[in-house]
Amino acid sequence: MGYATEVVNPNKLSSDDLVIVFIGQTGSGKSHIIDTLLGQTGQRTGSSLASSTKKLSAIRLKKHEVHGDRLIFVDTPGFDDTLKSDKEGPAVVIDWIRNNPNITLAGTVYSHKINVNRMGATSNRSLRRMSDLCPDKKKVALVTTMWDQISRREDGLKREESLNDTYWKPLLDKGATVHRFENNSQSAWSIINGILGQGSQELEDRLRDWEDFGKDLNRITAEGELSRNIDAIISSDISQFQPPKCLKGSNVDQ
Ligand SMILES: Nc1nc2c(ncn2[C@@H]2O[C@H](COP(=O)(O)OP(=O)(O)O)[C@@H](O)[C@H]2O)c(=O)[nH]1
Ligand SMILES: [Mg+2]
Repeated sequence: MGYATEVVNPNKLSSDDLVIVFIGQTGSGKSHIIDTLLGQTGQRTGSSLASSTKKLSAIRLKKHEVHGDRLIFVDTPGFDDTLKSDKEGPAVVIDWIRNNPNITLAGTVYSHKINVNRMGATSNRSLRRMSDLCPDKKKVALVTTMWDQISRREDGLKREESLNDTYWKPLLDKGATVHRFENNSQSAWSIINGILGQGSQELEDRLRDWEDFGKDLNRITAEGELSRNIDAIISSDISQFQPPKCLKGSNVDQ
């Protein structure tokens, strides 16, 4: 079981690709969630110390039932409080996004260990910086891992509640969602389907683009008509005067 995959160059993605970026502290389960999604257990997991985790790696899924060959998972270097600055982990991702403005960021998955009773300041700052890159917060999934590693589930639930009320609140208020990764493929895919299914980002973006285009067009038209009207006034040929169509409440007809 699983998907055929292909390692691709993260700097050569197409705008048709649906890119999901995995971020979070080192050891929080980014690579493991990707392995679980792909049915490739142990492939990437636990390689936190390998130099390869200092770079981004992009994996294309082949023949996905809904998205064909368009889904890309991007594994990223972790960020944590042992880093001298928050530049190392997040900076790699931020630079990549800046250098690839054409990519369609279909979602961000932020993983966090529920069996650890802390949320480091650096990690929290990094989460905020990274999620700023995903303007549609509905596409940010805040995922807790290691539920099978805590002895009392209530402790996890309490921690989850406190994250929701504090560090994660600003993101949740803007539509980010919280998920529990239960260490199986079904749970991992429900996270991905959750963020992909939140309406089509592309469609929303395109509609927004059209709306902006319409507004620009209105503005340009209004300016065009205004300048023509001004020309008419200057040349004293007031018969040419036409009120701009998009100006509401104009009383020039009176
Ligand atoms: N039991 C269990 N192990 C997990 C879970 N998530 C991650 N791990 C393990 O935690 C270790 C670190 O995970 P990894 O994906 O390498 O972390 P990364 O640095 O964020 O990529 C690996 O040994 C994973 O197998 C989980 O939900 N349950
Ligand atoms: Mg990793």
